[in-house]
Amino acid sequence: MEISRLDSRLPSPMPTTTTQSPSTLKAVMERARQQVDSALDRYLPAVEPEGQSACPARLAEAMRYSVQAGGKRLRPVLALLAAKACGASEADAMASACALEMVHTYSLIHDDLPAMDDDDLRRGRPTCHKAFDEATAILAGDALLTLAFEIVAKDTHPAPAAVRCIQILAEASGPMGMVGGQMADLEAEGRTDGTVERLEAIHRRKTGALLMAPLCMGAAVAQASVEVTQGLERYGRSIGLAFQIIDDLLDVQGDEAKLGKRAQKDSDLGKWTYPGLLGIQASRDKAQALADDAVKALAPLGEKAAVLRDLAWTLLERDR
Ligand code: GRG
Repeated sequence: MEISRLDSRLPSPMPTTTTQSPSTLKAVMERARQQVDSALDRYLPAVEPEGQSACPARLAEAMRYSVQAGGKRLRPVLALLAAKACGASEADAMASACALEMVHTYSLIHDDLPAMDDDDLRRGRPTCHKAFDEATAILAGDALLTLAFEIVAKDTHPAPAAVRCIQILAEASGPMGMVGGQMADLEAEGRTDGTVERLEAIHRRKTGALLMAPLCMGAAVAQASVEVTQGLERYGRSIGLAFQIIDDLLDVQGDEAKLGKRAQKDSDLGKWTYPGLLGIQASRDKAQALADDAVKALAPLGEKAAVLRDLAWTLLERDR
């Protein structure tokens, strides 16, 4: 993840008392990202001439096109870090990690469709429906969503951990989670009765739920204690909302080339946002307070959570 200041005009966002050098954190994240990319490559259907594969080549191509477009891999990396902090191996959590990225990518493909945000650019390239066509984009999203559950069921051991991970992923991505949040977000568009509480309720479901899920899945894979699981859940809830606040700020102030997507989109669509409702500095302060809360929640893990702690602070400074 590229680390740089969000906007040099703003005051320094926080006292960065990370225990590891930024280069160490960057190296840990980069290594995890590469492991996830290799595993995703193995899990995604191959693009083979018609007739030789059970998956039609065009569908496999569209799935790969969107997944392998260079996202930050934040959700899978969080799952691996959480599992590791709880004493499990990265291998144990890899199916969950890849499933989270598949569900996330499906949500981006569908979010970009003309019926939703109607976007031309995602992860720095034409959106799936622009590069292929609408029907293929819908099916690529559907296929990623279902493949996600298949790989968690198949490759998570022991069975109780697999069942728990499936439940967490379903709750986070379904009607009470991301899909419900997306519906509420669409319904709020253009309405003038926005409040911070209503916005938070949308963001906690639309973006926050799928950012909390990796922490819970990492803990489930490791069969962690209730205390540790609850700490990771609170960490995930806090960084999930902080992440969305920064996303809102980037939409106002970010660099379109770095973001790899259209900026100023939220105001064009009449969406409620934190900077719109709270102002820029108060939004940054809120994100900072949430990151601090996330770090406090890691107490039961002690030094085993050092990377997660540093990551929480680093998320405040992301520029893409
Ligand atoms: C269509 C069911 C359905 C849901 C869509 C998450 C979502 C719901 C839409 C995405 C809209 C959006 C841009 C939300 C802001 C936060 C967010 C999810 C940003 C994208 O996530 P990153 O920054 O993306 O982790 P990369 O490309 O790095 O993976």
